[in-house]
Amino acid sequence: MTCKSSEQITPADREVFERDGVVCLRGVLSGKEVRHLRNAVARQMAGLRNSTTGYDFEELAKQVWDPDRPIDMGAAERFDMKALKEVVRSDETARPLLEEDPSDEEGLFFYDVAAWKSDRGVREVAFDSGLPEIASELLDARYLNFWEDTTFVKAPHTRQKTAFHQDLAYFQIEGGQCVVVWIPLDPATHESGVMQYVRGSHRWGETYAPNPFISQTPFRSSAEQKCPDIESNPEQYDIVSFDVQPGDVIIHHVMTIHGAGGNRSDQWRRAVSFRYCGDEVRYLDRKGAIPQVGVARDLEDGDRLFSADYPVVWPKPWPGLSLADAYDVLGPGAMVPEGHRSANAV
Ligand SMILES: O=C(O)CCC(=O)C(=O)O
Repeated sequence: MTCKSSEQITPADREVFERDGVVCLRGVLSGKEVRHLRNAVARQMAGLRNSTTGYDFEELAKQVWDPDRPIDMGAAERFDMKALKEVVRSDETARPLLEEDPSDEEGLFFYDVAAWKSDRGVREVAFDSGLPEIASELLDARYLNFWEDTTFVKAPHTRQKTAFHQDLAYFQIEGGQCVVVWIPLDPATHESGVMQYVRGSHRWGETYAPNPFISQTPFRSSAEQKCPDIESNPEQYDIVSFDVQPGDVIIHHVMTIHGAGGNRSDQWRRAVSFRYCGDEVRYLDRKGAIPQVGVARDLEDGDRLFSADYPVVWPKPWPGLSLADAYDVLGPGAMVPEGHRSANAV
């Protein structure tokens, strides 16, 4: 048994998270849970061509940086990529963020979101694994909403880095009581592009505009400032990374700046990240946040996240019962416990 529950989160883990804004926990997910996520990622990748939410950022970067190549994102519509190309190309400081790699293999930087809405296995891990309890412990949260899952896959010899960024302004939320759980589905090292975190940056007191991962240039619609150029001056920052195995998780605070290299190895680097929000978080239709897909948008600024879009996953409303089962039987509405539904603006 390698699973970890919050009883096994030590005071030292909590101290590290509070001090550094990131903590790596070993052996948290079971082999079955990792398999659920791998299966979901395989399904997302198989559907890339016709997906409205899936992207190959490696290919997109080529289209953005080459003035003669048109933007062609197939069916994907989450980001306005044509506008993105204009923004990036009008930024004199913008430059491709590519890893040196002697191989001439074609890379792939696959991105997709919200598998939990269609995939029972993802719901099982997001709702019923040890993660909600661990997240609530780290955040000292009275209850916890699941915000969304995102998939990030880098094929062997993908040169595209993930630009350093801070997550808060990507989301329609206000408040820092939120964590992002990065879940490797393959062994991941510096060479294969494991995440890198700027230690202590969650305490800088700054909010930075979201960028499109392939460039440091922020989206034009954002009100926040641009994230510092960590890539040019890594030695000026206290950057930490962890070699991880499937089952391990790296949890960072929503304000912690992070990024990743390309994948210079011969191995795949598949990962999924889950976002959990605590009771202090409020809904904010933030200018420049990345539009969520398939959400009811039934919340107003200042509301608690009580909506079928953001299931309450901790504490368990029916201890001993699987929330993924409840979702299947009772539907998304059941994920907001009785008594919470009318309590939004409290
Ligand atoms: O895996 C990556 O390259 C990026 C992940 C990330 O930025 C996140 O999970 O917030």
